[in-house]
Amino acid sequence: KHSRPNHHPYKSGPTPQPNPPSSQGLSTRRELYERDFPVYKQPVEVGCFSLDSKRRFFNDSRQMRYYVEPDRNPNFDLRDGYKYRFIKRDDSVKEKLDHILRWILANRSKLSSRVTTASPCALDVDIVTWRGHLTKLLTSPYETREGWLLAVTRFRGTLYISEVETEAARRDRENRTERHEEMMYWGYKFEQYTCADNAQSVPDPGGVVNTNEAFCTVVQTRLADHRLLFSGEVDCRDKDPNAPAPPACYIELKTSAEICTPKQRSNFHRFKLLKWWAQSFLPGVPRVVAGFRDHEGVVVTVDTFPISKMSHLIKNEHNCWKPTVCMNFCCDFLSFVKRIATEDNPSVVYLFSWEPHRDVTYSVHRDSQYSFLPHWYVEEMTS
Ligand code: 0WD
Ligand code: CA
Repeated sequence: KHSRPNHHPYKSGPTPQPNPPSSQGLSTRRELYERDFPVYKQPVEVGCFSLDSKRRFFNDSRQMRYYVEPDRNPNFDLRDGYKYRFIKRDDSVKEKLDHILRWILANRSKLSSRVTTASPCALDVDIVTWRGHLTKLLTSPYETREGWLLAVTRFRGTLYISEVETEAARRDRENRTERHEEMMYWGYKFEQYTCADNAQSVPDPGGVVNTNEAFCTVVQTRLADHRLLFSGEVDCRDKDPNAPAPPACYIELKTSAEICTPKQRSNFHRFKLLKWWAQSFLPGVPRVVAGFRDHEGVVVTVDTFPISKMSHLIKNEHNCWKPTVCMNFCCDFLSFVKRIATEDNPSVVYLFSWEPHRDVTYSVHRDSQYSFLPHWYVEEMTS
């Protein structure tokens, strides 16, 4: 029955059979996705880029940071510097896929097949998107609160997938409490306590936290017959020069409420570890370093979670999440998208929409507010 334990990542399983789509949409019911783990090739970093304090794009690793292991009980005060040493990115500005598209234009030679008369400069990938959008797909079979909207455009044979903010998400963003705003800062402050700007230096907790700055990896991989190119923000890397090559040297940093009761532990395993696993498994980031903080925002314990051990940690939980369900749903969704989004046209958007306890549905939009491929990209790719 168990042809392959699902904790062996990045290996090929037997050819999976996708679920037959229902007449209208695609189901997210877990039972439908409990089959062998699909082929998910070891993700390969094909490039990276950086966004500076003004959100300007650079085709290099200038924003890379280096992990400095903290004390196991560090008592970091995450409230320090809020709000006077904090510059917050304007999250009402929707950048869509723009940074990834800039990276593609700057690195076309790494991606394009040889120019032929049949297909001049087509990218050798099926899907271009953000890692965060794929994370949402992976966790959908277990998500009971937040739905999503994903805009899809087929252009020169490649499917571009870009998120559209839902009405509910916009309301939540516009109505965040002061407490919530401050707690969003805590995660970035933890990064400042644990990351240095180069392999020789130490963190500077007295500096300014600026959330415009980012270092992003661009990885290529394959999920069953879907060739993927996606980018994800990386917090830091192992500073040992002998550490393995990216993405294996990367480290994801998280903060989470301190766990005091069995109920809290169970919720942490069932909900938080799922999101942590999905986010880091996709680009092949091997570990998460978590700072557990109390209600006053003081980090009381730091713990490392290897991604490959997360699915064992949860096995004692009743009715818990399964990596194979996440990956098979994502795979079937991408097949569904390929079947639906057939018109190759940069101004056509297929809008896929999902709410918990519903099927995935879609609508088609021409020259609408949803079009997201910029003219500069379409023109340069066409010439
Ligand atoms: O405009 C949009 N609709 C989006 C833009 C949605 C999602 C992401 N982005 C862009 C931004 O340019 C950002 O630099 O994505 C980049 C990060 O992409 P990702 O890695 O695919 O996103 P995700 O995996 O959801 O988040 C990774 C980290 C987060 O860390 P935690 O530990 O909280 O998961 O990126 C940050 C955050 O630190 N982050 C964002 N940064 C800028 N804009 C955003 C965002 N919208 N979402 C998460
Ligand atoms: Ca993080």
